[in-house]
Amino acid sequence: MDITTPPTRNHALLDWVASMAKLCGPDHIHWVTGTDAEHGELTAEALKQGVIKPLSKEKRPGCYIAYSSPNDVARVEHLTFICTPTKEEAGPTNNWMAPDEAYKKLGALFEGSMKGRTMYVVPYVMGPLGSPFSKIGIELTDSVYVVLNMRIMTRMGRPALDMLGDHGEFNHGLHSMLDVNPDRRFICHFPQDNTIWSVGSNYGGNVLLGKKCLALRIGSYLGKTEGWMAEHMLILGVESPEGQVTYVAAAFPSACGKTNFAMLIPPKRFNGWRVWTVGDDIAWMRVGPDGRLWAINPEAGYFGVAPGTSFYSNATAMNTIRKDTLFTNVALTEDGDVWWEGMGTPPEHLTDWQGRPWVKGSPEKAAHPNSRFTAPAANNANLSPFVENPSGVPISAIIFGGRRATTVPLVLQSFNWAHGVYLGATLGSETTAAAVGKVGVVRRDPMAMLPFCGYDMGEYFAHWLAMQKKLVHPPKIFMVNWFRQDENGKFLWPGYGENMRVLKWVLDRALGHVGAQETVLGWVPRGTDLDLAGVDISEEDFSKVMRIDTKEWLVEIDAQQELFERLARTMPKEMVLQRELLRARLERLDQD
Ligand code: GTP
Ligand code: SPV
Ligand code: MN
Repeated sequence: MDITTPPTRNHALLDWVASMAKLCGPDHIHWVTGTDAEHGELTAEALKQGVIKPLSKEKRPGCYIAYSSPNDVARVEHLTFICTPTKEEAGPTNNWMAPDEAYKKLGALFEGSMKGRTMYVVPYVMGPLGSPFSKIGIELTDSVYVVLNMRIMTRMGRPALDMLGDHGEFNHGLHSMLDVNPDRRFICHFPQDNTIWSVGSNYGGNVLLGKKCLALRIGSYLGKTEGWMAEHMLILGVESPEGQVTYVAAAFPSACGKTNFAMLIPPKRFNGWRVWTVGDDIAWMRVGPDGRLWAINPEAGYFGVAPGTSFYSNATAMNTIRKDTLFTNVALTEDGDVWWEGMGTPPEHLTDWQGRPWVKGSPEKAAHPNSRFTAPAANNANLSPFVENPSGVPISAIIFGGRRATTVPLVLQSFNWAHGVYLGATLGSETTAAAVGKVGVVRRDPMAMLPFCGYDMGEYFAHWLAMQKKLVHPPKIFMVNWFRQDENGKFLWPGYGENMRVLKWVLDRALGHVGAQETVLGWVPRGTDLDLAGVDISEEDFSKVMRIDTKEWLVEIDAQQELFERLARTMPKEMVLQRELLRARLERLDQD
């Protein structure tokens, strides 16, 4: 076995790497340092293996394109497991495997899996370097594609080992692609051991272990134990023309608009306003000494959905991905550029994401619906100057939002914290291409965390409720829906930049600048509170997008039954009562 010099004397780390290497049997062990020179070598290696292809140096400098196996294009929730000592700890919404069984089953798959291959030792930090809230992980992987992605998504290499020192705690991640076979694919989390084992995939959320596996599944477990919160939330700052910046965190399920909202460019009407991106997918939040909720973004890059990204919808992202970006499963133009559905007029000829020729007008999609870009946050022209702040940014409002064609109005504010927790807990959303399975089915996705909570979801709601005790200045909680449709299936609300209108009302409410009207569901904007000057929406459509229909909501309340039954053992009584109160209010209205 050929080994690069381990740049550490941390014995726990050296011993663990040695024992995993013994299990997997790689030909080489490469300790990743994160230098530019090393990046050049890794890129050359990936090119040699045919894992990535270069894009046009003029159009996309430093950019590459990668294609995954067509059977490996999204997260696999049915193959994702929480391996706690008891099934109860994982809760009814997670797949569970006993830790012994999981180690044995995956251990057999890992055995000799890296023969003829290189095991990369990838040290990384989630969160600003040196922040007491950051977490260190080591991912052992046989995929050079994973290393190239981890370099963009995390603070990778030497600085992570320096922060770890000789004794520090770290997450133990082990990944092997095997033969990328869905029959031998498992993503297993061992919260008690701070360990993640992933086999048989090479797709983002399954294999970039710092992201969903550590920052959310293990993170939520640590958050519960240590008294903080790990959430599937973007973080943004809104700067007023007077220079006051207010921070907002928002949880929307996968492929439901976090990246777009985090990079919002205000419309002309909001001259002088500016939105700063802190994060686009994950927030770690704790109560500060001032009794406010403070959030950091543990990531260093964006693993964003490509389709739908255009200069119209998200110019910030389009400029961010101009250079040093890795594209996965998008279409390729004849002149070495990328293309996907929703970017604009397609060229006459493309190579589709499976390497096949594609002609304009073809009914097949040229890019996979869950094709992605991996881009450094540093490329973002609207990156918040406070992303590296060790204690994060103070959050004034939390927004929950799903993808709902019917029922849910454009915006409303909860009556209070517990009611806001209820709104988040019962969030419904149509499934998307971000996970394998049927697309467009409404399912409950509490706080957008259904696939990412590392323990019992009822206990998770209890943790949310308990946070209130520590919060002297709790953020105000809101619900939004950008995706309501008319009878013909057309989106009623123009969305994207125009979401600034809604965001402005959220700020006005959070800062106590404006009144509101009470409804059975929560507080909504009064007549002119929401600034609609210059928006392309008729009065009739606006009333449709804001409509709260009693009959639809009685159906919605019934649709929550399944979640409440499933979580009956641990569902906090307050959640049950919130639901009954809403039902009573709706029934009273229905009788009038
Ligand atoms: P993950 O990375 O999977 O967590 O997704 P995300 O929540 O960051 O979603 P993203 O912002 O990438 O948006 C997903 C899809 O929704 C894209 O195709 C967007 O174009 C589309 N989208 C985002 N915002 C809006 C909006 O306001 N209105 C409409 N109609 N579509 C939107
Ligand atoms: C999501 O699915 O919510 C994502 C992409 O952000 S993945 O990294 O695959 O989880
Ligand atoms: Mn996500």
